[in-house]
Amino acid sequence: MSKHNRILIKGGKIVNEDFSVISDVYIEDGKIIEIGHNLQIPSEVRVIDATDKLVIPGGIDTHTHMELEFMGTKAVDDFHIGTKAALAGGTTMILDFVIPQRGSSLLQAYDRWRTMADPKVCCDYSLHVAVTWWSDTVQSEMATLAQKKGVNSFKMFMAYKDVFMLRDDELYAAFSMCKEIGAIAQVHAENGDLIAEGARKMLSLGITGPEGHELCRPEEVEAEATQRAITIAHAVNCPLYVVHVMSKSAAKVVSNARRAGRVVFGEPIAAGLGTDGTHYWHKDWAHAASFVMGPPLRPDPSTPGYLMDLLANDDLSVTGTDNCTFSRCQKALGKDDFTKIPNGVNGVEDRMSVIWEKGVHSGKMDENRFVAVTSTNAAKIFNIYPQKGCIARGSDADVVIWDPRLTRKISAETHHQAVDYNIFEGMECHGVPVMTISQGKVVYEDGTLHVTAGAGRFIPRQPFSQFVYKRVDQRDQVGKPCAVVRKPYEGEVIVI
Ligand code: URQ
Ligand code: ZN
Ligand code: ZN
Repeated sequence: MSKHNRILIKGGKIVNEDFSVISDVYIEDGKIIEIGHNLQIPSEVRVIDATDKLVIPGGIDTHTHMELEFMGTKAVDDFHIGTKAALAGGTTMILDFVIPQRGSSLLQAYDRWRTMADPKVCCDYSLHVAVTWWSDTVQSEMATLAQKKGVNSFKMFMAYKDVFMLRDDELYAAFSMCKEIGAIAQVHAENGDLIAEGARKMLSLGITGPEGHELCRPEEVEAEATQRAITIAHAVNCPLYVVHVMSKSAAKVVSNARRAGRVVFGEPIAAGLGTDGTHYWHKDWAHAASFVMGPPLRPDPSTPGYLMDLLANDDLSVTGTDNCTFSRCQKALGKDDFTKIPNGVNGVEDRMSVIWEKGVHSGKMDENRFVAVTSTNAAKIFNIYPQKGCIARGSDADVVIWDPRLTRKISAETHHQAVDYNIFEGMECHGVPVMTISQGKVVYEDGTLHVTAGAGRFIPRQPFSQFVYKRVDQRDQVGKPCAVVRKPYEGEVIVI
């Protein structure tokens, strides 16, 4: 590799969200320097032949939980293995979550996550912060995180009663603070009270298996909370981002709200786009339990296609994975009670191929929309565009050489993740990364990783993303309600 990591990608078709063009890309010192033909380049350049291949912006996974401590155990994909797997799948940036315990400092939790991730990440990353309780201190720490720590997104849970769940008045306050500091409010939209009641009901009926996990929180429990979050956000005029949209009902709620002019973005995840909740009824307990996450995958087998149609159509906007992996022996904590099965599934390595297979190869979306939903829209929403999310002069050299005709068979036997199963086991996918370039270095080629732990950087994100806030600001200007001017009432008033 030349000392300035000089790379010339020749003959490929550059695919951005808004156009495709056959052109060369010159990379030096981690940045895209030039795009065009017959480029004048210095000596000592590594030339990569991308003829008949696509040159796409590295994927951005908006939603991961590497090494999360949850439900009494710890997710097995950590920031090292998880980011290695991401790079092997064509994802060059992850956005993970700081999740403070109720009552604890958000700032201290942020510092703990930075300490955990910085030495391990093999690709660039950033952090959302969860608001798991409410107080004046939480409010002021949100401001500090937005103004000084590069956090412009906060996740509020409407589920996980007594653990992370906020009440509606707390959601109102948290959304108001997000609006004030120019952050986007993210929600885990399920009605936590109904889940608690539903779980009690299923267990009392002797339903202790993974099927009880879905039965206790059917999709209207997700749709109801999705609508409620949208209503509260609109009352505050705060932009809203619904994470892991898992059902047709919730997706319809997001779609209708967007058509009604609400500033809301829906995030389906690889799991919901690539598989479904029929697996909860599988006779093999471990197989069924491996699909347990919240909100659940839905037993309606038309769900993945429906979510992909809305994603193709911009009713849904962006994709993540919610990668939060627990191996079989960890899932077995819930062998006698589904409420004890640690929630979470894999996805970080397979998201790009699953969406290409089910989205592009199926004819639902074109290559440009694929780039939009796997990279560009995430960069725009979280305010790191055009540094990330496009192949353009001056952008970070996070680039993937993508072969749309190549296929690969997904399996836990061959994946790079730590978890010992794969919810996409056996799926044949068109669309394979043949090379991944991260910060201008070739970190994956011909099936081999060349990564360095700690090479990834924390990417700070500034508040007030214009992609998200321009309509919100406009409404603040023009939409203020005002009182009617009228003469005071002078008639009789009853005495009580
Ligand atoms: O709810 C989340 O997003 C975290 C706790 C991961 N687990 C899950 O099942 N989604
Ligand atoms: Zn969640
Ligand atoms: Zn999550």
